[in-house]
Amino acid sequence: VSRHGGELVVRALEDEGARLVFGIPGTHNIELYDALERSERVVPIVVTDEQSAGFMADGVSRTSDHVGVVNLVPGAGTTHALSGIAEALLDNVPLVVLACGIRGDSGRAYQLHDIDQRALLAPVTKAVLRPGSGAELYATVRRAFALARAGAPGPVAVEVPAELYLLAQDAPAPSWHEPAPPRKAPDPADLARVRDLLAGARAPALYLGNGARGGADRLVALAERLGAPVTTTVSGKGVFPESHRLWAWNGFGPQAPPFVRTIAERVDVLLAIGCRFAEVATGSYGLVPPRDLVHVDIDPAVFGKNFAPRIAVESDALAFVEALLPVLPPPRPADELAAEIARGHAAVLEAWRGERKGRLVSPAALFGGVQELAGRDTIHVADSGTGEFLALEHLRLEAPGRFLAPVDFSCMGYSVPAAIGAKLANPDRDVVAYTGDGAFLMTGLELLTAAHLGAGPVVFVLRDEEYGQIAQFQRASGALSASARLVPYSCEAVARAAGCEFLRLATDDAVPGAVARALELSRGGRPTVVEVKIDASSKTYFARGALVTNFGRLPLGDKVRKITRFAARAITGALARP
Ligand SMILES: Cc1ncc(C[n+]2csc(CCOP(=O)(O)OP(=O)(O)O)c2C)c(N)n1
Ligand SMILES: [Mg+2]
Repeated sequence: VSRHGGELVVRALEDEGARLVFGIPGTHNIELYDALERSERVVPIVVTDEQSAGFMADGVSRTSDHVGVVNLVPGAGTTHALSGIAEALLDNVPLVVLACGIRGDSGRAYQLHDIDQRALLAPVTKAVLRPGSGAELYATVRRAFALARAGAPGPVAVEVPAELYLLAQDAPAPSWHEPAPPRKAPDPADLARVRDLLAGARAPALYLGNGARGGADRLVALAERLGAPVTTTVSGKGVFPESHRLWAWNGFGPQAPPFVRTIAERVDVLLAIGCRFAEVATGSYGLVPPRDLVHVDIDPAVFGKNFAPRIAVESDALAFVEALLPVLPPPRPADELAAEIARGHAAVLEAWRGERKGRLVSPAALFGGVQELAGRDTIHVADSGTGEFLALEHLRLEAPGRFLAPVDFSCMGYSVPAAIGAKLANPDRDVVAYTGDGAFLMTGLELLTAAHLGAGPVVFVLRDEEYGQIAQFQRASGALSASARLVPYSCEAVARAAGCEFLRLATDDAVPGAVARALELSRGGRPTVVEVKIDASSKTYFARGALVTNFGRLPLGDKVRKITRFAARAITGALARP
């Protein structure tokens, strides 16, 4: 039967429950857009730049049950979108990338947009699929969704040769039958070893990654049963409710406050679930697990990469927890530990209160104000920069999918488009982005799309007029830092040009008023940019820890060289000052 490729693809998207497709049309996929515009269930969102398309689709996937879809013209669309695809790969976010291909049937060379895009996509995706004919098109797109969700999630690309869109295809009625693979449960022998190790532990602890998301009730039961303190990775923020008495911090080791380090030093068995000890989460590998490490993950490739586990268990995270709970010994008392954690959190709050200077906006006032005024289900979106770690440390979140950040690829420019994607997928929830004033220059213009669609996140632009995170590290090592100065620009002019509301926030006292007004405008569908004169003078626990860890690892000669340079520049700097 003769069918059009555009219809077959749209039918596959509809059957997968996909709702939002991000991209820019080109000559090659006109027929696909024709079919998309006729769909009643799938909405094509035309973006200003395909870089945003990748991040927007990521925002959809991280905050809903739908897999975000990116729709690209050959070559040029793909190169622009690579940043978002790579971020999704390293952060385990399912995405489907419809990368249109050039014509494969014309026999012509030097076609428009012709580069080897499959070679570009291969290292940033779980797989690159390519249907050989119209008859394979529908099933190939369905398979891409299944692969994107399977195991450790990630992006999957489908290259659709342009002729499949352009020319009528001989294709059977769309059908696809591949049962979802069963949830992988732990091997009983592994489970017994883990139980024995935990039964003999003096001070067990939990370390949870994003792979453990979606099972808060069982994770809470596990923590209570073990009487164990709970820490998470950066991506795992929210997988364990952060108001729970046993939740300690997002990480431990040098990157954590003193009370967390004290608790972690006692830990003899660490149960790490759905994580992989990557550089960011471990503060440059300063977080070192004890020798008795139990590492549970769906992807056996992560075991032993950075820290050798005593026991590695290949299993779905929650299937493991469900199997372990019934075989554990009776609960251990944890009142003392809970009290220690409560005192620790109180001390952290006290330290932050001491950082308020009465001028500029302190992070504690900004994040505290947002948490007080925004809805419980608020989605917080951070960008690569100081804001990511400020948000990580200051926010207390109760569920996963509420802290979106570019973690392991750490790509600047993530937050504005990801927030727009999250808002489109969750129009009834507050969505708030914390964007550095450098990152804002990369993708802030995408707010034009948000204004046009009436999907208005609040975007706090953290204004320090520099690439602050880099400047912080430069200054700490006495390196020259002119390269971290930002070109001067008017945040207001950019916001207004993008069709946004604009507010200024310069003191702690003004936080409640400005946050309330921004949320009100946003709830009315208006994207709202708030320029925040942020006081970035105090380092996060994370930054301090990473600095100490990285410095500690330098060879002696380099340590001496850095200290000498730091001292020399501090003295000449002091002399140069009037
Ligand atoms: C695409 C990209 N380019 C460069 C970097 C390196 N980098 C990481 S944080 C940072 C500074 C971010 O500056 P800004 O957005 O102003 O946030 P701030 O740290 O000042 O709050 C830079 C340049 C990056 N992570 N991603
Ligand atoms: Mg900045």
